Amino acid sequence: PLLDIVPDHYEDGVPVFTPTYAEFKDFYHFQRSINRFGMESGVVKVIPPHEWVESLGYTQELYESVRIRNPIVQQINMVQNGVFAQQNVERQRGYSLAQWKGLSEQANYQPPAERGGTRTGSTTKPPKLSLRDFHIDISQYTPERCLSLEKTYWRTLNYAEPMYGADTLGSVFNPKVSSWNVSNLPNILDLMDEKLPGVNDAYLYAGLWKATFAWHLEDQDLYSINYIHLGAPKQWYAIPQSSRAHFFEIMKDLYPDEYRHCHDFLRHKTFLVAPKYLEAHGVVVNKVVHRQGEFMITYPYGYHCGFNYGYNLAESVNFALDYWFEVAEKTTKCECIDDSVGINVTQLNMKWSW
Ligand code: AKG
Repeated sequence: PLLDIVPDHYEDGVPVFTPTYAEFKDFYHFQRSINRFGMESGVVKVIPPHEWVESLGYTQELYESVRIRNPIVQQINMVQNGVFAQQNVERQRGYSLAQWKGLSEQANYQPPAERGGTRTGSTTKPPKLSLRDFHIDISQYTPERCLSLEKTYWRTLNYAEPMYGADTLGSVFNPKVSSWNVSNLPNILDLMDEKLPGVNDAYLYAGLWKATFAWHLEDQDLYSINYIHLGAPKQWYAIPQSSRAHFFEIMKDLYPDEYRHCHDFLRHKTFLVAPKYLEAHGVVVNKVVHRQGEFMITYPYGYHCGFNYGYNLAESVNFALDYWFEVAEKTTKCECIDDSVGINVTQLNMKWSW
């Protein structure tokens, strides 16, 4: 029987769960218990219990193992007010997490200073950092500050070129973490014969101010889970089921050439439309600020997008529940990109049913 787990509260349409350790510890059971809420809202937030947070056991070696290879420079062009198209260009170099944090202290990679405040100056970092040095002061990201930065983001999105260390293979979870370890979930995708990077292998996301994830659904309409290990929050936007069809109609109208070229154009993750624009056209947009130490879960059919408020490090992977097989039979896939993800659903279902 499923546990009767209900949201603690809603934040702008997004269910927020604050489970006890007993409710939380079995990942699979918890996910099945809350599935109906997420299928409706598109995304949910889970604030893990303190027992789990206290068991994470981060080490300096784990942070030092992060290698951000060829981060993407995001060139964002305005199509019309509130409507943007993004082009990603790889920067051909690698960064350690310490170097990435150093970048966040440069003027073009940080938000404008608060009135009366000062920017963090660029400092020469000692070659070795301690565990604490990888962190930043997150108390600056009050709800009011986030609201003001959110407005700045949409107003100035196309003025600078944010950089994002997205899709970096790796994990900073201590291998000893046995529940909710994003890099080691009990996952029916593990029954697959091959590893698909970022699908059944975890990815790290090293963020900076304005680093953006455009509107998209997950490959093959899978679920995804995203945990912020350290640093600034992420702003998320998500479309509830009730507005999904309407949202897609609007996106089709805004990007007709792209739609004609590929009906799954939103899987390209390069189209950005401000929530204000969508709301003005009658689409419901849920929104939530995702903070250090919190999980976001995304659901099949739940379009989502967002951006990072500053330097941070998150870890994410796709997963599936048994309910996903019904979804997978109907899923469509972008056919215009060679390496777009393809999972052999029939083969997986056979193994699962065994
Ligand atoms: C996900 O985790 O599903 C996302 O789309 C967010 C990716 C990111 O943090 O950039």
